[in-house]
Amino acid sequence: MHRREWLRLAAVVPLATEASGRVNQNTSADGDLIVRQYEPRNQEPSLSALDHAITPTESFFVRSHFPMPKLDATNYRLKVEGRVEETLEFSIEEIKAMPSRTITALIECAGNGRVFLTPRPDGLLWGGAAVGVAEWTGVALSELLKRARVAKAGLEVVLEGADEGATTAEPRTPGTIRFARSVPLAKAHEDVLLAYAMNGEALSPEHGWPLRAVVPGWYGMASVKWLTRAIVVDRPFGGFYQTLDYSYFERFEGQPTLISITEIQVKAQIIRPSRGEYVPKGSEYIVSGVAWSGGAEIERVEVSTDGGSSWSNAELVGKSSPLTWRPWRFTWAVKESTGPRSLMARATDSRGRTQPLKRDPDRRTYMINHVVPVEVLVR
Ligand SMILES: Nc1nc2c(c(=O)[nH]1)N[C@H]1C(S)=C(S)[C@@H](COP(=O)(O)O)O[C@H]1N2
Ligand SMILES: [Mo]
Repeated sequence: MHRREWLRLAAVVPLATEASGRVNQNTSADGDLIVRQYEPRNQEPSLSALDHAITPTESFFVRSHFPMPKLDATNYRLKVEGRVEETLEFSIEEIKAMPSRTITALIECAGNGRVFLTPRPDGLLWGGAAVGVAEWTGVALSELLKRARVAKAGLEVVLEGADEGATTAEPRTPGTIRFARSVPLAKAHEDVLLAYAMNGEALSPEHGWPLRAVVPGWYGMASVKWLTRAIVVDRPFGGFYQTLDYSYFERFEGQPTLISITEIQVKAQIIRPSRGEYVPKGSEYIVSGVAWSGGAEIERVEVSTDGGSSWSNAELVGKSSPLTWRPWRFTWAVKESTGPRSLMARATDSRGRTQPLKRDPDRRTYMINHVVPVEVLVR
């Protein structure tokens, strides 16, 4: 990068406090939401919002394919139907009267980090903050399935939202459709939550009021908002957002085969320093961030301050959980000569999966977890 470009960047990034030696006062407020699309509403916070055990609701990213549906508490019903012995309908009051559970779970959009793909892909260009952790309160989907009694032929549960619309760009929806995704019955019984509260308050309209699914460990598209139908089906669901959208290629016998996106891939996100930040030469700089993996714990985070030539272990902080992120930090003794430096972080999970250094094009524009450097300027 040329010096002039660095100067231009410097005008928009906060200066490090060189005297304290501690560096990095990240000045952007958590509530600053970057609007990626105004209508339907799609927004993400700045990366500094990821620096909490629980993401404040007002800085939790929003991903919506269609305009927000108009629902009202009195007429709202969740219908459980399809391959069940008894079709059931629940009002929100009936759902709230059932045994409740609260879980802390992370949701990441499958397109998070898309802005780092080259060439520039179609789709919303998320930075790195289309991810958040919240406390979700609701009823287990298994509780409702138990009451409706799943028929023997049941295979998956299709979760349908009340929001609807049609896409105008390819791939086009077959006219107006509702947002829907499925989960296999085993997953539905295991840990899918139907949440009516987020961080101790009623769900906000943009996060799916009055009821949404939370599918722990899976990318966000499975956590259907404004949930109005749970349909037990006897064959793999082939819906638009299950096949044409939110799918990637896996190789079978040399054949690229489309597979529905499910599990969140292991990933470390650097929060500090931010891109383009000044790092004082001679300081002890705390590089920090969070790391997560769908349904697995974070075993190790490594940091490179020399563009990937050498790697050192970062310190994992806080508690470990397979459903949320793990904070980490690394003390960088900045002995390098002045000039641009490339920082990298990569995580390994308890299943032994490590973030790749290269992007796999078979993943289309989803599951973006290859290592993306953060360039800073030592001076
Ligand atoms: N009904 C409905 N549910 C939905 C969506 C949607 O557009 N409609 N978007 C999905 C996607 S792609 C993601 S990443 C998450 C985002 O949840 P959030 O907006 O609460 O962050 O919601 C999912 N659930
Ligand atoms: Mo998403």
